[in-house]
Amino acid sequence: MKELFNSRRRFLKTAGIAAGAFFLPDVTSLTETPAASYSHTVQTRDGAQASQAAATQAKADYTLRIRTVPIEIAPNKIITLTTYNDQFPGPLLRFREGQQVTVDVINDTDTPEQLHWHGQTIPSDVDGAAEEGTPFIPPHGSRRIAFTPSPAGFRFYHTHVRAGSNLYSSTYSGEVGPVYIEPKHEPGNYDREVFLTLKEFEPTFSRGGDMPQNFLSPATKVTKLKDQGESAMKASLAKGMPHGYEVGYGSFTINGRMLGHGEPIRVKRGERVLFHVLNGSATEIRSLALPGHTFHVVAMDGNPVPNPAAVPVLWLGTAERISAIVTMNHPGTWIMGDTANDDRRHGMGIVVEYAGSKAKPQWTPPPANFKWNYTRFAKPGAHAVQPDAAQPDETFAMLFAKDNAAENGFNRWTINGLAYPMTNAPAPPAFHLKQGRRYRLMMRNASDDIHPIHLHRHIFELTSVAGSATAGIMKDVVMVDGYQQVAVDFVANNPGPTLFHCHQQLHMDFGFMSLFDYVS
Ligand SMILES: [Cu+2]
Repeated sequence: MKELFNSRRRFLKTAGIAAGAFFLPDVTSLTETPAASYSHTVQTRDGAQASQAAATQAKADYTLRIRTVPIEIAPNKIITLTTYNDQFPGPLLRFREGQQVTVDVINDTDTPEQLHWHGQTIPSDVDGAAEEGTPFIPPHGSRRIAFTPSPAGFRFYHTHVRAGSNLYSSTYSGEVGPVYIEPKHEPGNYDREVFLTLKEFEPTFSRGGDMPQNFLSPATKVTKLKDQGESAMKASLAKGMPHGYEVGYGSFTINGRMLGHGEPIRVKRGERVLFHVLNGSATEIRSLALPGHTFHVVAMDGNPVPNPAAVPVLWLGTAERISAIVTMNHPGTWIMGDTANDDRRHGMGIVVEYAGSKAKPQWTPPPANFKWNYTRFAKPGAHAVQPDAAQPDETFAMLFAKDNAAENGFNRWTINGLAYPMTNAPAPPAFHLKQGRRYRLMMRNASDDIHPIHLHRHIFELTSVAGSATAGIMKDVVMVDGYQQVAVDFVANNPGPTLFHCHQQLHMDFGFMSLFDYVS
């Protein structure tokens, strides 16, 4: 066990450059930080002053500086990105479950910022969403936050401001970074750990309509939803409306480098590598395959799955994470990449190189008939009548719909007929929670798009996917396929305003958002 731990640490150190430079907590300041610095806020107009003011107090455990810098994603291919600490992805932050951390977030840009701790169950004032009441980090100012990381597992952090039609803003740029919260007990049946952040850059608008994707299973559609969505679209096109804007990308990266232009992942035969894969995209769904190998999925969105299973391809909606072990038993030099040829050829891949292999990187497509089905990783036997799933105390019915091109050429998205205001004015909460009760969100998608739906500050359990009952899969994002129905349950155990939204930036910015609150 000790040796395993050592080899893992060594790898983490040497892989630091390839996997996004490492960020080590300052252990001295960690023990010296007085309780008085808790939640202290520094807000000045001058960035230098702000950092100086922060420095005069005890140093924070971590500092994240938001700044716009040139980033090289391939030789002679330099793009301008707003980043955390001048790198993409942002530094990997390793927290320990239950041990409080302080973080200074310094904003060197001209616009207010929000830093969201995705997948953590922390208070609303530090969660990082203005809609929940988290204060903005002012332009050229900073904010010190303190929170107790939870739960253990693979989380991430990203900006949470509205981009609207500005493709230089929010998650279209470079403000994404991984978080790993070390559990109190690490199972650790692997030799190495590799973090991968998948991200596209150079976004542009198009309006030809999006390409349909049919990788999800079960594929059962709800006729009523289909009829509703198709008749709404037909009526809009008949009025002479074009399709609403979609976003496409010019370059594709894993850990900030285009395929062939980063350090390869160097492996040895027989090694078991634990990959933590993050889809850091603003809008895209991603796939990932490694020719000749299978992924043994052990966790989704950082939470262990009840039934770990091997698959040839991973599929991740925007903001989803998958942790999967690959046994390196197929020597050679391989391209681990997206199954979409065009995206892979434009950079969405990374080379996996066995020790001693002199071959050129090879790609072979995975089985074409493979479908992604969340319930494959569920508690076995929970399908028929779900005897194990506790019945909810209350069910919220949610209907998702699209008004084609209704918002200056952008699609307007509604939940139960309501679009979240596209101003910065606070909206009244639409759903009310009582602490301790178990809720079911019955989500019905009357559009043909796949929506990666996210709930802040809570972890939910999948209870039904396209008509199949299921149990035991704990997540914070779930893809709801076109004209399908998905149910998730959660316990209201974290009082405070809570945001619910589609994680597709273009959808959330144009109405696809709702606020929950706690009432007594
Ligand atoms: Cu969406």
